[in-house]
Amino acid sequence: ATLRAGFVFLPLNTAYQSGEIEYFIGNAAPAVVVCSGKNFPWVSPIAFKAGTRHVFTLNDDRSGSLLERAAHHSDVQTPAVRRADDLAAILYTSGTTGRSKGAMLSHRNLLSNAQTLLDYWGWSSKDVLIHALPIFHVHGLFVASHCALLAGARMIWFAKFDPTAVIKRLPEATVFMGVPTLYVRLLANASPQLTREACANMRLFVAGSAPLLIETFNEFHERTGHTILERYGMSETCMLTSNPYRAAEGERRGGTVGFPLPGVSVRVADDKGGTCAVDEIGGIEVRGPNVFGGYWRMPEKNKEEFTADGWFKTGDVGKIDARGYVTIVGRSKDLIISGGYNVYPAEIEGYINEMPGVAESALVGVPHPDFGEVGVAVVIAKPGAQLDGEAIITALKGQLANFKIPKRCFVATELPRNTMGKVQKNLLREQHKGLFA
Ligand code: MLC
Ligand code: AMP
Repeated sequence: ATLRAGFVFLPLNTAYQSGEIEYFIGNAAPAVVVCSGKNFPWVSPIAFKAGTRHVFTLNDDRSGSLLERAAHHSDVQTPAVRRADDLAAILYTSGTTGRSKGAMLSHRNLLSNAQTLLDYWGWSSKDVLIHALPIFHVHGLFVASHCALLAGARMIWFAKFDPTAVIKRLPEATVFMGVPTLYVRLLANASPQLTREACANMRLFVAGSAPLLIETFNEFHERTGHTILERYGMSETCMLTSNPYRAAEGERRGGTVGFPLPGVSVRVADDKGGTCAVDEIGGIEVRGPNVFGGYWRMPEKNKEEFTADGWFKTGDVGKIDARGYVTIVGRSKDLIISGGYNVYPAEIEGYINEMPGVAESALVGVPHPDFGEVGVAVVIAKPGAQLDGEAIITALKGQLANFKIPKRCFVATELPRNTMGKVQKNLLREQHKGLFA
């Protein structure tokens, strides 16, 4: 509705706490804020202080001031005319240093990607999508919702992912999309019902937003007869690559994210500004009608994250094989992806370092059977100070969205450093890698 009215919309994770919301509203300076009625008492003062003119409420049961006000207006609207390059949405993605950056997505970015996926994944109005992802990120919003809306398909809507409930509705559906954690939970929690028969009507299972373990890919195939299609994308770029949907275009290879989508260019750059040879590992750079125009009110970041010849540096590290399959092998950005949500260590370390008695801290990602990866904090006390890891975790709750809270916090005497004085996070990851095994 916002896009049809010609406005710009900015979705936010409902887990964010007041400090986080204050930053987003202050930075984006929206004219209108919509929140649930239960959050109005704390969200509205933040918004009014930042100069927002209207704060409306909207609840799951469709009650609230937004629809009450809308009821006084005509329900026939002519969509506003917008140009392809006009701003359509701002998606905040956390920064590797400092605060989150708002990626500015145009109508061209959204439409070109949705049309490409519609065709590449064979959508039609006969499809029925099981939608069980949050709608404040690219995956649930632009990939799942846009494809279904543009195809005129039906959606079975879940406000929260529940594996048993999803499996029950599979026989009525044709498409499902999930982050890897959703597949892990489908396989683990609701075992006996997840059968070939339950999936007989399904034509496509898509995974993305985080690495899908080959074990999950294989086990899902054994249990359901379906080969998960893994794809790769970012808030700044919507979808970039996809394993093939049609067998004629190739097989779906577990552990890879497939081919660049039609119209999208992907290259792997070495650290001297050249392009890597086949199978050589380097930084993934991308270009295309899907790639955002820059960060909201942060022109200096645009310079850092685009190359001189206009390619966007994803911060992901990977390679392309002779057949053109792209594989992501790691990240150059200091980022943890936990259950499909991005956690930027710099942000969490900043909060821990502000606590009394803390000299410094480091947050690292370690393997986790459910979330793929989770954050573990290592904290150093100031001389004479006594710290308690549990107390630090408790203090972080309420300041940060729940998925950003480290699952464990250790107090140590020093952080490992290299000769340049840089913290060697790889050693900390190695030390703690078995914590949740
Ligand atoms: C919840 N918790 C998490 C977590 N989600 N911890 C770490 N990582 C996560 N992702 C913790 C909470 O803090 C809480 O802890 C406990 O789990 C229960 O919270 P919950 O809200 O009830 O969890 P649940 O509903 O089970 O959520 C898990 C989940 C959710 C996997 C369903 O995280 C999810 O929907 N993830 C998908 C994210 C997504 O859509 N990403 C796409 C980004 S777009 P405690 O201690 O308080 O009890 C993108 C681009 C692209 O990346 O390519 O798609
Ligand atoms: P976000 O900033 O939330 O849009 O997250 C984008 C990041 O998620 C990418 O830069 C990748 O690091 C990661 N990502 C997305 N899809 C995949 C995938 N299929 N495999 C591995 N990483 C992925």
